[in-house]
Amino acid sequence: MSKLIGRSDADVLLVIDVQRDFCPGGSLPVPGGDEVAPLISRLAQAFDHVVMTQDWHPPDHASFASSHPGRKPFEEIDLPYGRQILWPDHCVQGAGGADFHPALDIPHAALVLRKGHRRDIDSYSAFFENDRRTPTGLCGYLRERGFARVVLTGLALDVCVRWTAEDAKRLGFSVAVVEDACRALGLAGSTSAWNSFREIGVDRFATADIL
Ligand code: VGL
Ligand code: ZN
Repeated sequence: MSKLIGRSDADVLLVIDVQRDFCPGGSLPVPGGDEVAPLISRLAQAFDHVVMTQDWHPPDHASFASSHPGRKPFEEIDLPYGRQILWPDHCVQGAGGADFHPALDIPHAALVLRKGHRRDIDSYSAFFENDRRTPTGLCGYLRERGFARVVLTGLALDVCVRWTAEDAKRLGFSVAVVEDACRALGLAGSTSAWNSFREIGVDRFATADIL
């Protein structure tokens, strides 16, 4: 496997949601989420092109259990666009929990894409909102920049990284996920994510394959 993938103008590193609320001490912590921040920062130095995403919800967002009286976090409900897991309030626009983890240090990232900013709809994938139809604009950006391969890192492997990887593949990009630069919310979820990746042809990398 090439050690030089990041130095290609065809490759972009996509860093998904490495934010305080998804790390231990945050409101929706992913176990070990903080561990990926220094690793991704080092990995990013090997890439000329980096895009970061930021989960970015209004305070009364439809994905928050607190927006649905009587509902509790991790219950599921039907919203007009489909089933939605209800989450604890997290990554509220402008609040400290929405900040990137302080150990994430990628000054050369060219784009920070915010998602989940519409009150009535969640967005796990960096490409489409959860109605699976409303584009975020990221596909247009990546295509116009001429990238062929998306290399994925970040949080959470079984939610936003998975949905982003599957959409990227469907949109025609070559896709790789860097296993040690991701953490999952739940273990069962991470097994089914890797099974899905194998089936659809998403490559599985380790940081050591790149650095
Ligand atoms: C995420 C749940 C809710 C994620 C975002 O970044 O994986 N998960 N919002
Ligand atoms: Zn969210």
